[in-house]
Amino acid sequence: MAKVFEHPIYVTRPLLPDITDVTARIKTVWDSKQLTNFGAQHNELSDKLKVYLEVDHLSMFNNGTLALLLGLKALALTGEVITTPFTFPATVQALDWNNLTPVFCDIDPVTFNIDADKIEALITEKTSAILGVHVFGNPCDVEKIQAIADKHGLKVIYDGAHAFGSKINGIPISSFGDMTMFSFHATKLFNTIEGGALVYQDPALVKKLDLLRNFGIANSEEVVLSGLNAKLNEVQAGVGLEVLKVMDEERTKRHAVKKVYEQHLAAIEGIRVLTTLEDRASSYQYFVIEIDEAKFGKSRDDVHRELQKHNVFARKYFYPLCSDFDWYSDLPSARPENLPNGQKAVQQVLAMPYYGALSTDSVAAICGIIQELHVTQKSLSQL
Ligand code: T4K
Repeated sequence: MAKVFEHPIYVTRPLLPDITDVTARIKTVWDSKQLTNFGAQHNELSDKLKVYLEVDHLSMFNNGTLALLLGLKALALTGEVITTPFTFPATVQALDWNNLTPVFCDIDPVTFNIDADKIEALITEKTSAILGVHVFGNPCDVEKIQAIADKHGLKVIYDGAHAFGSKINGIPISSFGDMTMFSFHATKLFNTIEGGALVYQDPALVKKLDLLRNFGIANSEEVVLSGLNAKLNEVQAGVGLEVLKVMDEERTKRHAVKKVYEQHLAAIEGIRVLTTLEDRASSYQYFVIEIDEAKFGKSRDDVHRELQKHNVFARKYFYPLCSDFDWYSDLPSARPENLPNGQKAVQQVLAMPYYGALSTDSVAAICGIIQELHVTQKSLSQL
């Protein structure tokens, strides 16, 4: 019998730098008495991230959702934006809050990213952009998407919430498209507790985004546009600076965890491990499997429930499909029959517990629960 874990095992745990280092960093903030509004920690983190991500232009925000929302605003998009239904609600909600209509495009059944071959058929005279999501850190087909955008004069924005550190042929993911958003939420490998950033190609956006994230205040005399408060504060930035120091070590550990999972799951019929394509570098953000009920003998929901019984909290990222939200029920592109791969993924995909501190024994035990479920089902079906 597979063991029940004494303590809950979650889908992830935040990467926590040594508390002594964090305390020292916060002491510096305290001593400075500058707690927010673009102080020394903010500016140091911004500079370091530009180097790490190999970009010229980067703006930080208090979370990834507001980063994306304000990024879309800065690009002055109108009408319709072609996007994926298989994502976290924040992606499409950022469109909603800009009065942009999502046009849902089905996904690729292997990568779970927007299917670039299906985009062009959805373009109308109202389309202003393509919003792709590098789901689970696996890059979209950026070359094909850019070619379509260039042909039709569209902007390309990527929700790279999961893709911090992803690369294509050694080229950082942020080099593709007009703009990429990263999330620095506590559940992300690189985190500032809550936080996010935009990287972009157009230098004119620096000033615009500075205004948008700070009430549109240009100087003590002028408010020039209607903005929001979306600033990353000094404690968040300070935590980020400490996380940055331990991030590569965490990546190495996650690589090892991934190998153990792969080794244990490889032979189980009906389980597919989502892998990164040969030429792409992983962000090591999620470890994801797809469960084919016909071959495995039990559904993704059965596996999810069985793991919970053993105190293991894998997550149905992403569920439900965004196109199934009530408020999109009038959109033709949201109809389930137009999104067969998305509808399938949302029933089959499971994000497994994944973080550097997860022990080899725990991973083996988690895989044991899945293996046992499969074997039990197989023997039942042979009776
Ligand atoms: N676009 C995409 C594609 C995204 O996935 C996201 C966020 C966004 C945009 C928006 O970015 P942000 O505005 O969030 O920066 C979590 C995260 O809150 C969310 O950031 C993330 N995607 C999403 C995929 O996962 P939940 O609702 O699953 O979080 P929660 O609280 O259930 O946490 C998951 C598990 O992590 C918990 O069971 C335990 C563990 N945990 C969590 C927190 C917050 C900890 O151990 N410690 C913690 O402090 O959304």
